[in-house]
Amino acid sequence: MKGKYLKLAIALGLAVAILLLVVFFQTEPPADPATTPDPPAPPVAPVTAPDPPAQPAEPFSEHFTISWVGFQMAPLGSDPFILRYMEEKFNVTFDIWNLDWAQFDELLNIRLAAGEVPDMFMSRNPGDLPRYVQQGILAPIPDEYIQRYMPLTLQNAWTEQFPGALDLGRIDGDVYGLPAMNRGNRFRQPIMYNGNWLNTLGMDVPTTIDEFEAVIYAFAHNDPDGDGVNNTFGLSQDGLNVLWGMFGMVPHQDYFAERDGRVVFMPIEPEMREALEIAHRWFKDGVLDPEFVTGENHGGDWAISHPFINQRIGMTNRANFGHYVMPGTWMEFIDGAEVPNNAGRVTAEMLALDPDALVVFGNPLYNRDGVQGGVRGWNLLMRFYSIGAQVLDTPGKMQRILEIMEYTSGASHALGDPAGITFSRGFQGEHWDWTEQERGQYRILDPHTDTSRFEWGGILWWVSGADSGARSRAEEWAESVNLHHGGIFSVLPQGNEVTARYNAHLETLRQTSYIQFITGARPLDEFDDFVAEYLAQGGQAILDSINASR
Ligand SMILES: [Ca+2]
Repeated sequence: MKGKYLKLAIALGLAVAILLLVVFFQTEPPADPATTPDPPAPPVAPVTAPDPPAQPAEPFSEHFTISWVGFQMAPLGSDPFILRYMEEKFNVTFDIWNLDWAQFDELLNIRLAAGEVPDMFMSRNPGDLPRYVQQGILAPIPDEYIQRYMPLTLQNAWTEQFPGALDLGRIDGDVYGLPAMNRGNRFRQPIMYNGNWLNTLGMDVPTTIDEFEAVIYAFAHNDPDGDGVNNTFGLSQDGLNVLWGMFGMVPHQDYFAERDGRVVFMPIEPEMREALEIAHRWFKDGVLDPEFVTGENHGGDWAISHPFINQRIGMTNRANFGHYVMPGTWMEFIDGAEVPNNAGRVTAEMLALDPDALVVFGNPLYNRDGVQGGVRGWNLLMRFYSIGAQVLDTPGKMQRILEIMEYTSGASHALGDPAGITFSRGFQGEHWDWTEQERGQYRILDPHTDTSRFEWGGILWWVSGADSGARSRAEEWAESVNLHHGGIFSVLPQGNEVTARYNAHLETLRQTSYIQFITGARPLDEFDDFVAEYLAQGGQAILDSINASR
């Protein structure tokens, strides 16, 4: 692959037709001799092109019927005009399965078991991919095809935005799943402090472990709410993530790190003993809320930390920044006017309790050795999109599917339609229109919900992880406070059959043991015994299966 040419094209804005054509013709031909003459890539136009796309230089001459199972939360309606538009554009007929989203996995598996395999299908749970490969129902997707038919997605999403992402769907050397990567999840869990408490105490948002300790001890002992009563704590269960993260750890059963070429469990790494000793001290000193054992969410909206919004604790690390942002943090641009953003869902609840409440954001802490830690990042890999093995029987069909996937991946905003929104939302000016085009912001003109989008046939949309370059003002703000830095991710974003067997038990064992170590019910001298138990009760079986398959 002529990667440098692709890079150049990307650098020039994904929009320069001549360069892309150069790339196209310099790409190595697919190795498959059964391949029919290849249709050219869809036409390329600048993102801002006001005119409708030009016709392809050569139309897609051969017609295919493609069965398609994708992200679809409602069945097609009586007039799926967006789907018809895409059928005409790519000279295909879609056979849409309309699987009930609430029973998606069950319904798909029933039909797979009966030997019915869709030509293009989505694994909602990426962990299912190895099983499908084992069952022989997936076609390997040649790297040459991906390079040739999905060059923008490959370069933008799986090389620049998420390097190596394509390898997530690779089994025994072949790609069986095109990865759907969540760009929203590149923002790690946010770290929040009670801004009024910091102001009252005359302290800044902490950046190092020593500053952090000074702050949480003051939150617990110096009456930050000024009511003369000793009724506050520094942090609770979620806030401990910042401590674990300072050691580079997310101690959950599905977080793995790589050490000396081998995969290891984060919850039983030696750093965790050191971290647990600190947590135990915070507990003993009345800084860690003794209610940490039951967690910070007491029901209702999962994003809420109840002790934080009730101002019992002074910091937390939970949910997404959008849940905890203060009103007026950035300006939105709606219907031609700038308006302040609304309070986040959780901040709104907190402001209802205390109209003067103030939430401020911090960053992962620097350890005493000067290394900055992180906090848990959300899973970047969401789903896989695969191609049924039977597609190999029809020359040219896999190529067409990949071209459609390229067009709808989000990397193809330069490929003709107004920012590619047509394939999911309908026609500009009729169904939607820009509010801030350079930020990719638009509004819906019709009475239009996500459900009607699916009814109209806007179901080919998927999220490859591509970056169109447009930034919402919310994203711009999040990047300005470094929420896209410091996420800790597992080296294995998907489990296997063995992890599925032991996960629940190991997580219970881990939680119980950590609580005992933190409260002092069990001395930390026994940390090595805990590690041995963890390995004996499934941990070793998991590590052996994972390391054997790498
Ligand atoms: Ca108090």
